[in-house]
Amino acid sequence: MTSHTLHFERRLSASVDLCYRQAVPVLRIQHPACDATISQFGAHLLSFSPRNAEPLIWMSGNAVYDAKTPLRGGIPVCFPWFGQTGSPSHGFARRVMWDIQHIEEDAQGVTIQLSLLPSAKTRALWPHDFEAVMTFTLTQTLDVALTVKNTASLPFEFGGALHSYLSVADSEQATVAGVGSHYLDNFSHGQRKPASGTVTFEEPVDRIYTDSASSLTLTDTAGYRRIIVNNQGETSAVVWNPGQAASVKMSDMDDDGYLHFVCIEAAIEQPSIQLAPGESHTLTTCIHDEKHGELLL
Ligand code: TA6
Repeated sequence: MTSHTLHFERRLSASVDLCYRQAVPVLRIQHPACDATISQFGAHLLSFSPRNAEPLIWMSGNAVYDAKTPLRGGIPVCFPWFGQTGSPSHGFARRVMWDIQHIEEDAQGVTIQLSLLPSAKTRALWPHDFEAVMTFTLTQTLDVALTVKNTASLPFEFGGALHSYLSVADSEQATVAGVGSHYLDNFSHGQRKPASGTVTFEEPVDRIYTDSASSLTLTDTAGYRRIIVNNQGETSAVVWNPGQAASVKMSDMDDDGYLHFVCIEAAIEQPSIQLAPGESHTLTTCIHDEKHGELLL
């Protein structure tokens, strides 16, 4: 089990402190509406809890905070590609440090922007000029947006994902609805298969749903709650749970980790978004538990 102690560095605003967890700078948000933590390494949200409610996001107790290894759990940012469509897996965005661009807050919540510009490291992996901005809007609900701008003089194509690990009491009793009529099965070399309406997790699941609804519902039966995920700017929804055997094999995942999360990802599974010079594209995921969503409406 990794030490999770947050060492206070300095205050950035009324509700936001800069802290360190081992080698990783972490923004700690403590606001009347919610508590959250965001790593500057990877612009990676690590935790989010609406006030007086259960956490919505799961983080591995064995995540590695060496500011080199991608963090297991939370919301990894996959960019400029998804999965094995490039190397390293899921791109470089989750393996580099992002800069704090902007912090503002009011009675409803806190908005934090982190930015990433090209470096020798990114150009060696992907020879393009871009500006990537992650915007976290933290209220009783969680809104996360990746905006990519082409700052080069030639067009480029990219892919990626907001790879959310949603917290559940027991994944084997959980279901996901809204996934659409078919999926590409990562356990069968991407073979296209018909979907049966809701996803269940008695077996490991690694699927790309290419005609999913933009609103998906995770029913956490053992936790007596439903988590609503609204995606925009995506080309698919990826649903993943590794199951026990893979969970045990992953050194940065607790052996029973697979029981406590379901990934529902806003994804661009192929590098298919083409941006002309000056153009931008935004990928967004908005997450709330049904109770809190109703409170706000
Ligand atoms: O999003 C699902 C997936 O692509 C799975 O195939 C699995 O590899 C998972 O992501 C985790 O990937 P990672 O590179 O973080 O181990």
